[in-house]
Amino acid sequence: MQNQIQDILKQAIEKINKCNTEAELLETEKSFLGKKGSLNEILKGVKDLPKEDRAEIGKLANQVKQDINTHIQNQKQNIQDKALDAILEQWHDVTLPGIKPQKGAVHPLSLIQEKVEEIFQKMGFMILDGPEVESDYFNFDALNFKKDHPARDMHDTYFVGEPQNKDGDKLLLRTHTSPVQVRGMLQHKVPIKAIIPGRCFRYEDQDATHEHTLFQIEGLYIDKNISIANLKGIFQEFLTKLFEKKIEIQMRPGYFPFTEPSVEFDFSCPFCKDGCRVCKYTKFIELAGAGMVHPNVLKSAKVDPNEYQGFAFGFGLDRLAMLYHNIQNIKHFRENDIRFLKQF
Ligand code: FA5
Repeated sequence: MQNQIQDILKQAIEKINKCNTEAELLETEKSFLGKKGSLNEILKGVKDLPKEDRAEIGKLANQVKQDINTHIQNQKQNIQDKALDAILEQWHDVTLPGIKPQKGAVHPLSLIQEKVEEIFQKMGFMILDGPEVESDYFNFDALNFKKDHPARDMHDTYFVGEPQNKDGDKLLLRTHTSPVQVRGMLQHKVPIKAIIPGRCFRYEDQDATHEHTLFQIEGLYIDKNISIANLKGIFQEFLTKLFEKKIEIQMRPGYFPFTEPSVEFDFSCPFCKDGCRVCKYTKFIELAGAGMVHPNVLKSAKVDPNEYQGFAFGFGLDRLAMLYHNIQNIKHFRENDIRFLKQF
């Protein structure tokens, strides 16, 4: 029986050393030391031994039990150490450089809008706002567009089917920021000196300088002694401040139902000398419409045209940003291509 007990110790040590997990170790412990384990099975025969041998076998069995337990504890420690080493191996090397988070940035159109607003605010203009879904009345009628006047066709309009507003007037996506001229005068009264930045919408073909969704900045200055010379001076001063140098602009006659006389401001094309696709081979890019506010518009705003007069202008912010940043196609502003946006 002594040999059998020694054999059990040998077998147990071999098996314990092969255990790779704590669960395997527990199974092994049960198979040798458990109630039905091999050591207990052998010890069942102790009662048949002569009395003088029983004490010695009991002592040996206890010793073997202790040895097996010691081996189990040692192997358990080994398994735990290895598991910890495996975890530690996966840890990052803190001396390696980290991954830079992507930085957000202000959109180039917002950047230039902020600059424009700052310049005009310093010249004493306040900033007004108006609705993008506008009534037919403010977008056209109040601005002296007669019903069925062909000038309405110049604005390819997106009409909003339903609902009409409470006056039964048709609703549309505003085609320009000019409706806020009348809204502004009605709300703030005259004299008034304001700019109105905002999004406008036109159902028209896209090309290098035309978008269906465009930003405009409207300017309005109404007082008692305002002339077209003030318009030219202020617009020129604004461009000089923005570009930090004197900018050549062309002022030519134009037509808008809401100004009289009307002019247009063109910017000499920065992309070519003799004409290119961007300027449509004209060497100029149209930047703004402007003029002296028509007496009928003043009347729509309940202002007496015999007492007050002034100018208005409206320029494309997208076009201005193209010229400012040397961007040859307006579509880049809406594409949200991160490679483009990262340049600013
Ligand atoms: C107007 O929208 C007038 N409301 C401007 C105005 C205001 C005139 C006050 C008189 C007094 P026009 O359609 O020309 O006019 O547009 C003005 C400017 O907006 C253009 O010179 C151009 O810079 C820009 N613009 C017009 N249509 C587009 C478009 N589809 N895409 C990008 N920019 C455009």
